[in-house]
Amino acid sequence: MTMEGSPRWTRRGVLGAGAAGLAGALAPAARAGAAATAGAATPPAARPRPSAAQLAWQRERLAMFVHFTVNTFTGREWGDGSESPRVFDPSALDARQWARTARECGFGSMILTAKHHDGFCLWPTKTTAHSVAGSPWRGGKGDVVREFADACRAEGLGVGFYLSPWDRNAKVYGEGKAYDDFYIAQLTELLTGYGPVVEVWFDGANGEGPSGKRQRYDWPRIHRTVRALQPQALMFSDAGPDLRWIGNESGSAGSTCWASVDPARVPRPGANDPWTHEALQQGDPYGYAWRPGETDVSIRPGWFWHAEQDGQVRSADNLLGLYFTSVGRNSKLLLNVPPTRDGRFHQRDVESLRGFAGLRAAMLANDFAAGATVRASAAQRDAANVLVDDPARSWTPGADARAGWIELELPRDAEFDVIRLEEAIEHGQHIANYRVDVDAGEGWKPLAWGTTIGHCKLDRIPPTRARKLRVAIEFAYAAPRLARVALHRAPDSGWKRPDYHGE
Ligand code: FUL
Repeated sequence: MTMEGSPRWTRRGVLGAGAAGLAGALAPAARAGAAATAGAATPPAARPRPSAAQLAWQRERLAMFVHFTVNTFTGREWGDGSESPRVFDPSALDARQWARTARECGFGSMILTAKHHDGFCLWPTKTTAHSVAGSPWRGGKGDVVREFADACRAEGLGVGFYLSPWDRNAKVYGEGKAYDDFYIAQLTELLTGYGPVVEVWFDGANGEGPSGKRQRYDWPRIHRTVRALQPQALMFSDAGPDLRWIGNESGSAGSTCWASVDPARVPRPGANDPWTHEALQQGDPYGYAWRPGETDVSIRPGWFWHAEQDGQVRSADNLLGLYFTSVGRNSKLLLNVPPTRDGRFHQRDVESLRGFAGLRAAMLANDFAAGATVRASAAQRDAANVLVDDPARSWTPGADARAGWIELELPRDAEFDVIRLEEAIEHGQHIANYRVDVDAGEGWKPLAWGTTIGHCKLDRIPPTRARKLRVAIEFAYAAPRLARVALHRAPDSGWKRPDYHGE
């Protein structure tokens, strides 16, 4: 593979000066909120809550990214736009194999790179000749986007598209409205021709086009287009508006991770201020916009398939580590699996994915808290709700409470090394810190502590044998509401540091 002098092709490499664009581009609701809170001395009274689509998005936990384009055939990570469409010729493209693998391994949706930075379109677009229509694949009559969308639907998966704003092939790139028109036309084809879409992914990487110019995107117009054509689709970028980038491509959400943000801290994709990283990783407890973080990472060193990386596919154990640092930190994992030149997932990737699903199933199969007797600091009648997997059932110590505790007496002594806590986020995310104590027969002793919980918090702790356990919410910004307390044993690979990502 040609790595062109960079150890890893990440968006931060080309951001800086070039990432013009989203200033003033917040969604109308966000703009109104910004005006209302600018200079305000007190935080807004109403804390944000997820929309139904955002809630469903987060509950899905796992989505699969599919990076596929001319790069798969040239060995590059970033094509420069000069590639001939004739290089694109997968010999046995099978989108059903991608979707089947995703579904069997517990993923709920897939996002395809309909166009990457090189500008090559995986569908026969009317906007440019730089597409599958100019390739030898299926005699120039093929449509990868169609096969992808059909396969997702056949397997019951949500359909998502990545359409790179940066286009290194389009002649009009960098020409202002002319490129916006071109980009909106492409977006319109994707959002009108292939059925319902759950997510549209706007990449923050933005360099120069063929003319040497950089584009200043008309983000408000782009956002309006998506809202008009697919109102339920969630839009992802560094700056949302619906979902935010988590700030790195290595698979780690912040150990403190709020779903709420203050949009002013990351006003446009590619913003690179001193506070940007922290704002993306951690969110903001006072933020008025609900914009949960998505953790995108690849199963291989590159985003695209390269033969020489076949031996560097993340192991199942490594993927479980990613699960802890993304899903287990109130984020969603968007795991990239790149098809090979055959147009299929490589057997090694499939094996790791199956192993990953097996490890998760083994971990979740036993909940040692099941059947516990539960006591609570208040609202005792609801306390046992934390033992059931029903997001509609939860426990709160009361509307005015900002702290509280819940105590579990297990049916028998148990050894566990994973504590799973879930906040009932449909009511918002409020818990700012918690502590877990255990009593193994010698009185209460501290075992673990943490800051945010959110949709799901997974704490890895040294194997601990105990019968009594107490979760104390020490501070919440509004009534804390716990949906779940569960205790598991990680599969027999031994205890790992909380940030373990494999060797
Ligand atoms: C980055 C891009 O530059 C990479 O190629 C990849 O698509 C990744 C998901 O986003 O910004």
